[in-house]
Formats: sequence, structure tokens, C-alpha cells
Amino acid sequence: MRSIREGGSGNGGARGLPLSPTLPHKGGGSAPCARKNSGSIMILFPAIDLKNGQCVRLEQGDMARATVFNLNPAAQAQSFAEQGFEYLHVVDLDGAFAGKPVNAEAVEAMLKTIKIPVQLGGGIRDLATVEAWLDKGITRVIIGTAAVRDPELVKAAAKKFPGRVAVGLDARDGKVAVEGWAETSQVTVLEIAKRFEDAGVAAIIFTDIARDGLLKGLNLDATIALADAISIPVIASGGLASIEDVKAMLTPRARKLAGAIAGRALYDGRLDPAAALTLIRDARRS
Ligand code: AMZ
Repeated sequence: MRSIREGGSGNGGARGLPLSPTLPHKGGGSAPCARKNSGSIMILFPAIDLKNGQCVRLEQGDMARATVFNLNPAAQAQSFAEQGFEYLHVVDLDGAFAGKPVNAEAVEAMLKTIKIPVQLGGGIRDLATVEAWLDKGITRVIIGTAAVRDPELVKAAAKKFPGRVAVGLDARDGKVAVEGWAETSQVTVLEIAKRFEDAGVAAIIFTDIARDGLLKGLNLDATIALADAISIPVIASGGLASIEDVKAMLTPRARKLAGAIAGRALYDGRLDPAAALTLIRDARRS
């Protein structure tokens, strides 16, 4: 397996658009209108979690409770792109545990196969790794553990790569979990998020671990409370179960949220991609 550290050090990827929560828009046109009563665009991100080079879903982040959904991550990515998704969310689960990229080969195969932008987390713990991934065509990196342990890294990366650094905050009983969620820190999601208020972070991806992979529905109350307390756009993750969650994301109450991540519901067929994307497109037009 090739190490991503072998990559060049330039900072323009194939899809190297500086992305805030707005959509990537090719050809220099303006981004689609925000949804009604809203300051942000709702993006539905299909999730690909990588373990041993395969697409899996875990339950509550537990590697022992993994379901393999596709042996070929590039084919899965292609399928999501063909379904009309605009932006892919990818996690290198082994990387999150190891503290460095592990599934680089699978990620690179996805980048070669699809044209839509990709945000990637898991094992991104230093500036060289951030830079190498952006150079390889990742549009936005997600930093989790290092946001707790090494906040200066997030600040330096966000300064160097504006719009291309997101922070992943995964909550267990209100406290941020790190190292593949094997450890729980003593700090709250809000405390960490506030550290990055003026750092130029593109988004906070907030996951409720208790719901993740269990199809219990998004924890919108906690996600909205976070979004109301900070100015960084917030993306909801963990538990998205059905079209009802997508509808809830499009209500005025959720207007500050920048998107949601869908995993198991898409693989299980509980969430019809076409129906979800139609709702979102219609809401953008209104
Ligand atoms: O499911 C898990 N056990 C898990 C997971 N999905 N552990 C980490 N992660 C994701 C986070 C974030 O996107 O949601 O990995 C990323 C953080 O990785 P790191 O190496 O920066 O902590």
C-alpha cells in the first residue's frame, strides 16, 4: 500500500475547490440559492467507512460490530455519484485507530473513479498528512482527535488551506471521543468547537455516537443547539434513519445546519436517494 506521505506538497487537488458549506460549483457560476429562511445550503453526504479496504458500517463506532456493505469502495463511490449525490463523506476507520492513514489505497481508487468532491477523516493528525491528502484530490479533510489533542494543528491547517479543513466532533455523553472513539476526553463538544470560532474552519461535523449506525434518527436538538452557539457551520451525523430526518433538516428550525451524513439508511435501502435529493433540490429552489 502506498503511503500518502509520498505525495507531492502542492496544495491544489483535482477537485481543489476551497469549500465552505456551500456546494462546489464548476464553471464559475454562483452557488445555488440557500434554502428558505436559511443561511446555509443543506448537503446530504453519503458515507463510506473503510475497514480493511472494504466499505462497512459500524454500530456506535464499535469495530467488533461491523457490517460489510461493499468489497469495492470505488464502485460504492461511483454508485453514490450516479445516484446524484454531490459530495462524499469518507472515513478511514483503521486510520482513526492507528493515528495515521491506513486505507489510502482505497481512498485513492475512489478519487480516480469519481469526480464529485470528497471529505475525508481518520488518522489525519499532522500538517504533512493534511497537505498530502489535499494534494491528492481530497477536497476537505476532517480532523477529530487532533482537534482535542493538538488544536494548533487545526488552526495552522485552516489558515494554510482556507475552506478545506473541517473538525469532526463525536460526542459520547456530551464529551468528545477520540482515537477511533476508543477513548473519551474530558472536554465538551461546545468547548472544543469554540476554540476554533475564528480559525477559518469550514465546518464542524457533529456525531452522536449513541445513535451512530443504529437508525434511531438524527439528534437534531443537540446539533441545532451546537449550531446556535457557534458561527461555524454544523453538519449533523449519527442515526439518520429515513426521509423524515431529511425533511426535519429542511425545516426552519434546522436552517443553520449545513448538511447531514447518511450511512446505514442508504445501504439498507431505508432512505431512497432520489426522494431525498429531490426534496433537497426543491427546498433550494423555494
Ligand atoms: O466509528 C468510529 N469508531 C470512528 C469514526 N467514525 N472513529 C473515528 N471516526 C471518524 C470521526 C472523524 O470523521 O467521525 O474519524 C474521523 C476522525 O479521525 P481522527 O483520526 O482525526 O480522530
